[in-house]
Amino acid sequence: MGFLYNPHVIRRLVVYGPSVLLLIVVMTLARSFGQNGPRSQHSLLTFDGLAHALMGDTKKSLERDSALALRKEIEGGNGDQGNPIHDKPVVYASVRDIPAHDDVGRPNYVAGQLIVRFRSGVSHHRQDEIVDELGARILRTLDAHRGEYLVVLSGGVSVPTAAQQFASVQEIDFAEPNILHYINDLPNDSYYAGFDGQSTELQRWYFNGIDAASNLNAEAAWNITTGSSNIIIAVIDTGVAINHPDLAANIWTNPGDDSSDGYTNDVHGWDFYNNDNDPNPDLGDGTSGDGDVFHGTFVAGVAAAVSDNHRGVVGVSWHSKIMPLKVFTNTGGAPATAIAEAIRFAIDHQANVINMSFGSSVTTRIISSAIKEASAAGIILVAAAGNNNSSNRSYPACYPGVISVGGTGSGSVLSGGSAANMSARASFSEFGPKAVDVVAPAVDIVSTAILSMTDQANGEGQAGTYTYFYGNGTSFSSPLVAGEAALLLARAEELGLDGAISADSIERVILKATTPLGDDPTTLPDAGPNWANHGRVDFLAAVQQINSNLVTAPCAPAKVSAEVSDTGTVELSWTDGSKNEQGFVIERAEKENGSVSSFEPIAEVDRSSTNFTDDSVSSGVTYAYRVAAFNVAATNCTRRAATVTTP
Ligand SMILES: [Ca+2]
Ligand SMILES: [Ca+2]
Ligand SMILES: [Ca+2]
Ligand SMILES: [Ca+2]
Repeated sequence: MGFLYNPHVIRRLVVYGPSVLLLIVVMTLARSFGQNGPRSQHSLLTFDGLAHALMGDTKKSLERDSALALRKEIEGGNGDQGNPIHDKPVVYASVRDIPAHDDVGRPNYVAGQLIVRFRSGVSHHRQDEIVDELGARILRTLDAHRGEYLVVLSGGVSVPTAAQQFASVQEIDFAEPNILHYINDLPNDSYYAGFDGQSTELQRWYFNGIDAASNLNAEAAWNITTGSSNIIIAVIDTGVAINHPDLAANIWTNPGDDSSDGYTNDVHGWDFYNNDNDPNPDLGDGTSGDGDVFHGTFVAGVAAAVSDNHRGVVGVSWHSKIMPLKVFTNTGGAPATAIAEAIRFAIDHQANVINMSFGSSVTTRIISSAIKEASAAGIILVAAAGNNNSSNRSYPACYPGVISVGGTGSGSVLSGGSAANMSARASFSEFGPKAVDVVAPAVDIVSTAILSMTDQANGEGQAGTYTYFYGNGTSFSSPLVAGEAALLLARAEELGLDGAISADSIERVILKATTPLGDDPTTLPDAGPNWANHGRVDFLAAVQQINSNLVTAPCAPAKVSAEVSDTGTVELSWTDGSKNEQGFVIERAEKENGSVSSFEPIAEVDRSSTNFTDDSVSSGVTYAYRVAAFNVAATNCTRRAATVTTP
């Protein structure tokens, strides 16, 4: 197969002809991908230049609905003791110790804002009074039930000073700056790195390795499963080009949009940065760099591009749905508030996996709370370890419950780097047991992209054009692992075990199914051959570990209540106490003169249910009900019971 060799002509994966609107990509995957994989394909792709433009953004007020307000704070442990992913220590920095700017001069927090959480039992009136006394005002209610607010400080007060003033008030649980998080990729020139190599394996080198030491074993894993459209990966990022032809079919559609959740017409996700329903990236203004426009589109494609479709790139999980949650604009940082809201959106809309390819050196309670809730809801969280060539912790990667992904690959893989270089630590990757849980390739990753206004100003094509880029960064290792998690959940579903294997067990499989790292000659402390807690992920080994041995019996509902409704039916409700049930079974008995007849099953409901209406009751009878969680392993024996007497 001929390929694009001339470095002076071909700078990118996509070649723009003089008419600009016709883009031609010739992609050749020279070797067979196995039974289900794309075989020796060539694709001649053409795209319309301006097929997509951003919709007019509208502002709306954000009110948390009752479902959000009632979400319980998960106190104490999350039941995952002994899982290193959940045992990470978090030390919250004193506000005094948070510098106003990071090492490269970017602001560490939003100026003039604080996130405040009141202790429970403080009235709204008293909350207002306290904020007022401190010379601030409430800008936004984050969660009224938990007393969480975003407040604006009066002019001239520094954020650290105000945070200390707020924190010293007895009724306030915490007050913290609205920390800005930054994307973990390399500067512009790196993601636009030219196709100057001789390889015809643009992606295959990292999916299937050029030697055993660098092998993700994707092709053999794909022979077992290629993913499921029931598995949802939330991509918290700069937005996703939802009409990109190599993404569109895999973009999540909200099955039950209603506006009572504060998100109106959130059909394909949400833009938490601009507070609108269009999660496509902002294309920039052509003057301020616009370096982040492509980022979320790229990350989404790494995890779950439309695959085996004779077009563009393959994603790790071919059929998963991508839920685009935009928290960044084209340039600059994403505030903690937007990130926490996006995580909570993912929980409320039943995402299975969350990818977070960004970070900050600063911990925040608002994000760590949201992550704790997501873990408790059974979501697998994956984040980039960071690109600072250090052993420092980056957050969210290092919060408990998040898999932190470092990167391999040094030198330009596509221009013929050696196998040793493929499996070595990427020169920029974070390292060490505190910072990195597992690793995946991070150099010369190929994925879906969109052109920015700066690209247009540089004569590279019309802004908004769908295209493909190369990228370097742990930003792109993270979605390889998020995609792996989606493959494992799909495999569980295929085996009839969906829901029965906890997220905790899936995380353990990801950590365990790893290859030891190759020799890293670095002499820095915590670097060297064991520069990550666990080794390089191996998709095949992980998929093979998904089986019924991972299923454990579910826990009983925390409580069950039964009431007679106005229409004479019995309304049962319960509190879900299990993370791995496939549904609930409802049993009923009659109670007379102190003795209870035998319990008979009367219904089974799915695992998202927490109530049931029994409309087959007679009047004047005392009924006893039991509700048990079940999965393929067992019906839980510690059922919870309630009795009720019909009128
Ligand atoms: Ca909605
Ligand atoms: Ca938008
Ligand atoms: Ca494709
Ligand atoms: Ca449950």
